[in-house]
Amino acid sequence: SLQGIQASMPQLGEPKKDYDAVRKAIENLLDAEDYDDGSFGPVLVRLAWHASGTYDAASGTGGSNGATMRWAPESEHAANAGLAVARKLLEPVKAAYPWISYADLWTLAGAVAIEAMGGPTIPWRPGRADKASGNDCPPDNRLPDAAQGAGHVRDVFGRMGFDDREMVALVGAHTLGRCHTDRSGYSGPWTNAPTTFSNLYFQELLNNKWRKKRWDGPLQYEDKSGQLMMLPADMALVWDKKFKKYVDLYAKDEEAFFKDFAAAFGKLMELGVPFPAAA
Ligand code: HIF
Repeated sequence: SLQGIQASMPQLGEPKKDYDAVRKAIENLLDAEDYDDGSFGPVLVRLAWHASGTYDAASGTGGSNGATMRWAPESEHAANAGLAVARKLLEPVKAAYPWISYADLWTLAGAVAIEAMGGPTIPWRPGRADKASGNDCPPDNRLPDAAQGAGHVRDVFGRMGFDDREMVALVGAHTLGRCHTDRSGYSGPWTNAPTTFSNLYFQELLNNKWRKKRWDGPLQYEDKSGQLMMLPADMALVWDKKFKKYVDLYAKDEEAFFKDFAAAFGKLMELGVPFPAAA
């Protein structure tokens, strides 16, 4: 239709906003011979989440809009240790496509990484603007503390507006990546396939045997092999009856996990973003 043709034409003088080209550029960055398990995917997912997870529904502050993690104090918050790797990785994409905001780029990178690692299609749309200074950084300690349990997980994700089912679905993202002693103090991956998005995290949580790791580091759990780990906040999902119900569901039904995860992660990345009201 004429409308369709007009919509696909760039405005005079404005660059065409080719988000598929940005997606491709991000995909091309994912493989990493000498980094972790061979992919920057997991740390990009963590960047998208930490940019978004500062949201406070009551005050409307925090969230992915603004990309305030570019500045101190937010860039220095302990929870964000290691995320400079992800932010730096995306700089060449920002330079090649300067019309995309950092806030849109970081969240899009999270979605692209999940999809490229075999996960579901994450609903994503542009519309985030970058704030001009670090004056708008959210306060520290909005992100969850891995040493705590179910009550804390409910407080933090409840503050963002999630229910129990969405919380459990979200935490399934810990199927990806690993903990680094020089970032969080914790050590190791949750699964043996940390660069593949699947429901394996829930299967490990339920079916593996977890015991306290004996070491100088913070309390974490390990399996018999000593290779896999769980944080106290992960164990909370099986120790809390209302959470466990969904762990059982997602361990059995990967399709249900993918569907719920995609919706919840998409929602997470849109918290506090002032999209124009639908006409
Ligand atoms: Fe994580 N998370 N997260 N997380 N996280 C870590 C790593 C990753 C929590 C703590 C940690 C979510 C929720 C919670 C990812 C994605 C998500 C680490 C290790 C800690 C300590 C950091 C390091 O040392 O490098 C806690 C307490 C959460 C609430 C329960 C989200 C749902 C699971 C929202 C989410 O999407 C990813 C991916 C990583 C791996 C990063 C990497 O560099 O490999």
